[in-house]
Amino acid sequence: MRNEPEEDNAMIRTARLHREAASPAVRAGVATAAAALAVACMTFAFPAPAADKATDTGQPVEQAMAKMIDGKGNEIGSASLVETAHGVLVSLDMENLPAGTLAFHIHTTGKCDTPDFKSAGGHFNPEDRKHGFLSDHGAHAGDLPNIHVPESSKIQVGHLARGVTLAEDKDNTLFDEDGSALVIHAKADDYRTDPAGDAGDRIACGVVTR
Ligand SMILES: [Cu+2]
Repeated sequence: MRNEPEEDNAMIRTARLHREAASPAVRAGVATAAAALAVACMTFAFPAPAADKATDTGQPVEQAMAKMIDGKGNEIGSASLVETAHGVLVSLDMENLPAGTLAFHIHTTGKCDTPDFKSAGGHFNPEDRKHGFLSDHGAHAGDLPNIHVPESSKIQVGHLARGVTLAEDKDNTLFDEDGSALVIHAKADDYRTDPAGDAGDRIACGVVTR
């Protein structure tokens, strides 16, 4: 989060203003600043709404989605994908997952055959790199940070997949000939073991579609 120092400063400023607040006008300003800060923080804590169909300059936004199923074929969530200038924003909304830290990747084939989802192939890796953010030769374009599922079994989380695109004319497009899939594993990704982070079985899968 590049903005952290600025946010910290804003929080300190807000705290100071709270102490110094004397007039109702200053208090209103503080409330507005606090609300703006809360919104800024929420952007990181929750998935961005996928409903916006245009950028702030009116350009249409490329979008995709994935219906997530478990090993029995039951739908247990969904993901929305939004093209940005910095990669694809993947917003995941899941239930009925085991609590714990679980690996979450983009796999190279858009095929989710139950029960083991091996049909999804390895990680999406158009640049032929090794697996893992902590590998000297990593990472796969499809590598994503782990998700942390609470006891409720439900999770909403947004990740920015920097190395991929939804634009079909690019080498790193998720809409290549055989498509691609989002996969959640039974264990955490250790971010270094090739080829899949020692993440165990595949427990949920969703084909990326328009
Ligand atoms: Cu995986």
